[in-house]
Amino acid sequence: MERNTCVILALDVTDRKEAIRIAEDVREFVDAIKVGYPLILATGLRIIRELAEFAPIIADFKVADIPNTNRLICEQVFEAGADAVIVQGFTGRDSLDACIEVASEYRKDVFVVSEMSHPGGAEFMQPVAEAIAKMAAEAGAFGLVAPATRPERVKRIRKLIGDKLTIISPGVGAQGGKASDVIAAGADWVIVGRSIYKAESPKEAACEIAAEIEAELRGEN
Ligand code: O7M
Repeated sequence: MERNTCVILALDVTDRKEAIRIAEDVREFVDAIKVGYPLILATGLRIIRELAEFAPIIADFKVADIPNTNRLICEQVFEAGADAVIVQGFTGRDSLDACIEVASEYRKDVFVVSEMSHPGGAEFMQPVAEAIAKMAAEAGAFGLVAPATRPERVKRIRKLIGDKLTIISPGVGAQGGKASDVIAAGADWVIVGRSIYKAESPKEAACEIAAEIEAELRGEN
């Protein structure tokens, strides 16, 4: 995945035409589009290929099963045209290895959730987040998902993993996180949903977030 704007759109709409319209509108300001259960359950798996015309697609299934089931899920995801899959780390190393093996067969990427962005994410996941991050680095994942709502946690995780993994960070805007803060903390990309797809102009909203990040990276903030 190429890093240009450092913005990933979380396209959590449930209407096919709306999804395509928004993807087309924002394409120059996003590096990837994350699709998950809401859109795929509403429209079917083939939406992945339709949206792949506009940007690389990250399939957010938060895969969390035994190795064999994980393998079967990842095969379906990559056959459908996704460039990356998001998996949970708490199921353990063998489950993660199964996803990474399939991804490498398809030459695709795996992102591992280490800690979630909502308040409940601090309850059970935060205490094990650093162990999950270390495991993901050892297993050869491409990246981690870490919370934009807690930039200090992103900073801590970045320190722990160094440059071994990329970090994608949800929780900007609607959940209270600020794009420039989480990029300054060490994230490579922010994941933004409602602040873009619910905006009057998704294109302008995405452009503004990309500009804020660019200013941060140039040291202007
Ligand atoms: O910007 P939002 O809040 O409208 O959307 C955020 C998106 O990121 C939405 O698709 C969530 O499901 C997802 N997300 C989180 O908000 N928090 C997390 O901790 C993890 C994810 C995620 O993408 O997990 C892979």
